[in-house]
Amino acid sequence: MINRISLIAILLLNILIGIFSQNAFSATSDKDQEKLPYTPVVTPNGSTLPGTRDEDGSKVFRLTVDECKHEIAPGMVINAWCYSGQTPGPTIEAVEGDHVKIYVTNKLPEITAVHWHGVLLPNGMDGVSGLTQKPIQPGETFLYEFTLKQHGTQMYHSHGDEMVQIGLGTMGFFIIHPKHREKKIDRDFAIFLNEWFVSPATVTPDVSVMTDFNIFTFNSRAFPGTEPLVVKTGDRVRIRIGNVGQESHPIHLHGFNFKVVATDGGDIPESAQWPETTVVVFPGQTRDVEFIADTPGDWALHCHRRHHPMNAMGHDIPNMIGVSQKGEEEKIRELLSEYMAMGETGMHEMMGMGMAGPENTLPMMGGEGQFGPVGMGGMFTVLKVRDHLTDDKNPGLYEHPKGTVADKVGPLVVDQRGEPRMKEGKTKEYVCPMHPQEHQSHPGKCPKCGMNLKPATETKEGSSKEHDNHTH
Ligand SMILES: [Cu+2]
Repeated sequence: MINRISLIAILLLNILIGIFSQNAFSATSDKDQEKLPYTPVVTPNGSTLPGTRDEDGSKVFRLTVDECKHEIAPGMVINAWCYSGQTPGPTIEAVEGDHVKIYVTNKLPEITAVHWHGVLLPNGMDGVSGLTQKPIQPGETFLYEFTLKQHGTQMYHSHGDEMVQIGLGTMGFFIIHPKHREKKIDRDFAIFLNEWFVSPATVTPDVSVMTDFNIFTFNSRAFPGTEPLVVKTGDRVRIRIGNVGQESHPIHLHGFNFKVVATDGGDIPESAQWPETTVVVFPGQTRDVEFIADTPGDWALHCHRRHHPMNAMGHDIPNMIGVSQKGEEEKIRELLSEYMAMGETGMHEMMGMGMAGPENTLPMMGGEGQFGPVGMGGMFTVLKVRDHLTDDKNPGLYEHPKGTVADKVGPLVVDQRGEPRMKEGKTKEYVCPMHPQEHQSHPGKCPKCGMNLKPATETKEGSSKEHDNHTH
């Protein structure tokens, strides 16, 4: 009797496991996402490559390598070389243990090969033209096939005429999820770094340039063309950063500290992780960082090399900072009627001028924020953390609780040491602890909930525990 019951139980269990695993592995569309055994990766400004299942259970992907038009940001379109019509190529996602088959069709005017960067596989599938395989001739389709025996953030890129093909955009993410993850990731992003040289008024990046680049991109887009990263307050966020370019990029996040939890070589044990606010990603590397997004706001995420969150800039300009051009300006204008003296007090004044530059190039600094020009370009984007989100679309500008934005103060008095300071009593604001938008200059009750209003500094201190992990 017991044997019969346990037999039936085993049978039922097998059926259940069968159904469950079939669902988990057949999910390829957005509708099926909740059945995926992982949180799908979001590639801002990019996409994920849809896959299908073969009868033998393999996951099948199809990539083309082609010439395409690519918009770096509104106002600038380049001739790029792409995977399946986009740069970076669509993100490939699979699970450790999957057997993958990837068909690659070469639509370029020259040979190519695709290298699966950091993926552990048989030598003949490594995709090095000439060394491990014949080159893929224009018009030919090759099949790459291997079983994934690791997890992590890997990449794929051209390994035939690399200088030209990667220089024009042929790169993408190959993300392998673990079968089981201990700490669930709520929002998972992937950002590919790249730098380009596009001579002003031209459309094809100059791949012979080795060091002095003029366009710096996140997922082949320059700010203000970069899509924000949208997360909910309290989310565990992972950002995967990949680089197969020429330069290293120190990527800096405002408002949080994070831990580098993985490299292209695999997970970093927790005991070996340390807190950072900037992670350097060298060519050929990937870095995964993780943090809890516990403070709402619009937080900058950018490369910290000063010229990299910046667009096309001529370097052969005279240094005018601190040089008065009074009197000279008029004289020069007699010769050059449109001459304008600029740069004496810094370069900020150039931001809002909308100067007509050469065609098909971007202003050096751009982007409008709610307080004026952001003065950034290139490798710059915004992490938008919000308490309430209805979807993952851009939620717009952050509404700061009253009294939490740095602002001009006055009137000021001079204290005994001769230092200017706020006049006593002028700064007091009374705020509702539940509704920070309800505030007044005298004590009272909140019109929304009836609670006693508290002095603004007191409510700020009350919520300071949320700020423990942050940099300021
Ligand atoms: Cu950089």
